[in-house]
Amino acid sequence: MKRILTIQDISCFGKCSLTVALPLLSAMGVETVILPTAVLSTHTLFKGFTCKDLSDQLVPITDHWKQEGITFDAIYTGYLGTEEEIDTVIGIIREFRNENTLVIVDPAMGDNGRLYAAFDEHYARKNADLCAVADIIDPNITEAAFMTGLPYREEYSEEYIREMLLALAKLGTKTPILTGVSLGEGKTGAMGYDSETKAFFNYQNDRVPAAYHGTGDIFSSVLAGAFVLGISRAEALKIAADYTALTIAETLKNPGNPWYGVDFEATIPALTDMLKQAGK
Ligand code: PXL
Repeated sequence: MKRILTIQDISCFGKCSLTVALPLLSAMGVETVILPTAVLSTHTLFKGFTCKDLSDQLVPITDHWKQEGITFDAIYTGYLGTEEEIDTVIGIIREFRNENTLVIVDPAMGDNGRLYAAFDEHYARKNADLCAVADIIDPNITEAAFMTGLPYREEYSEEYIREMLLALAKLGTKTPILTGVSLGEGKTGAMGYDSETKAFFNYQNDRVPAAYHGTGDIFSSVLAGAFVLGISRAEALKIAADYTALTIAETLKNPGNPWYGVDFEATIPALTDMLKQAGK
């Protein structure tokens, strides 16, 4: 069984980060080791959330794993807390990586042109250091704009997306994938760039007319799971995008549903079906 390490916070209430990554990756048949960076009462879109930083635990925990000879097929990072923590995580990646380890970084720090409450522009630029050590990164346009210094746009051409991808590749990552990219009326998806072959790639599906919190974590978790299972890049992108869209559509069916997250629990059987079709 493939084994992935995922490094992100636990938001106790509000479906995101580890409470999404762990069930999805497990459902995909990937052994999931967690390294929680902080425990929050809720995600940071709530007012008055509590936050216990766990930065000082990361090195003792991973030192123990090292002593035990524990290894990972992939390392996937999401929402982190502070600039120092980013440095610690870069150190952990260096420590555990070998030539076969896939490193996937979702520099989760903002959306819709704005950073989340806990972050400032300096933190955003620091995330570029983490992206530099990744094989694959999947920021949204907001996060990419903050890391590259290019302007954030809500209306754009494919040229703008290509320019953003080239700027992300310059950070040092092999394969940047931009999420939330709409190339056509009523469409949404993701576009990427392979800096080895210099080829752009793209997957678009029909836009479900709703925006929910935590969908970036759903997309990243499924993408990371599909990659570690050895599914091809094109198929992995399709599965992550289709599953995210399906989950948003499922959540929309329930008008009384709170705004804090999507009903991914209901669509897990569809995810495992998609994997079966991909031969997994
Ligand atoms: O979904 C990203 C995320 C993860 N963790 C925490 C957050 C957010 C987004 O707001 O606040 C704590």
